[in-house]
Amino acid sequence: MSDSKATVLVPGKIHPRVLERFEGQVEIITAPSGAEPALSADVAARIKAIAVSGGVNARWIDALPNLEIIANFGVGYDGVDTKHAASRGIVVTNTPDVLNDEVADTTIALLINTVRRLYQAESYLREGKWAANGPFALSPFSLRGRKVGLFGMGRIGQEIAKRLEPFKVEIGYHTRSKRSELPYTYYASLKEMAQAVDVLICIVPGTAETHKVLNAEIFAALGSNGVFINVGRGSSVDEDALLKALQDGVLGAAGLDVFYAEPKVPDAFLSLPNVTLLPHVASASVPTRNAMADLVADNVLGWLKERKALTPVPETPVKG
Ligand code: A2R
Repeated sequence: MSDSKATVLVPGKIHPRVLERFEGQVEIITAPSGAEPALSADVAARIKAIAVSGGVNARWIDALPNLEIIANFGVGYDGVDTKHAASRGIVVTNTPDVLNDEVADTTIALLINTVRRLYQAESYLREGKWAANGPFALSPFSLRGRKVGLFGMGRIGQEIAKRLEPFKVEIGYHTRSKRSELPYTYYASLKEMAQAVDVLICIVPGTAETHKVLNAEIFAALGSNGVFINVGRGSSVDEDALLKALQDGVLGAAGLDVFYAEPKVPDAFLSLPNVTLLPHVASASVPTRNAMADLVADNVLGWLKERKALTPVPETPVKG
């Protein structure tokens, strides 16, 4: 960095630790998020970096002629127009690895809650129904004897699989390329896997290729004893088809941490007894979010000081 501090734009809200880490190191410009930035040309020209939790579209990128890096808070960076950033030579970074364990832990909890209805059981107790009405109804489903298929077997998927092993379930996965080093059954297609398993866990990124691929056909293949868990992205799911499958008993149950148009959750989900719904909290613990915030700050500061980005996404590799 030269004597004058480099300018970093923070559109919308971000974890406060990111701003604390920037304090005294860079000039911070905050701006409301929106379709396009409302910045003077002078301010826009000063901005070299964006730190963001949410999205950065092509209009924001084009409004900033000297932008060099976009540091995304989160491992999923589907909100950032990486293609456009790459065409302008702008580096995009995300926050991989530091959240693998937290997301994997949450996934197991969500799966067990979905199958064994623990939230509903606790509500029953809290509402005084145990003493008044007797024992809580037996859960229709169990994890015993199940076959679990992971759609996605990357950094997080592998942590989920490792945690599933002691549960004595069979484990398989579908990805575009087979990971021969892994001891799990590979399925060449999502449909083939959905037919073979009775739990399907989605942990793929939200991309054009994964958009709404979890559809009526897949839910029907999973079947009435089937359980669908989503900790990847809501965009991978045809929510109308999922709702219908759950309502009609075509699919047994679902545990969802992510939704198509967050934070909006279709009302119809709320009245279903066979779903567990979480407000996108898979990585949302204080320690893990702090680690993610540090990685955002380290990417930005490292780049501005030494042209070092710790975790560039594959679409915008950094040479050297
Ligand atoms: O397809 P592969 O061999 O590249 O495997 C990746 C898989 N994947 C897909 N599988 C099937 N069809 C696709 N179109 C497809 N696209 C990607 O998803 C790989 O096994 C996995 C992604 O792994 P990582 O890049 O290591 O991501 P990580 O850190 O596990 O996070 C996954 C996602 C994030 O993007 C957020 O949306 C969410 O979890 O938090």
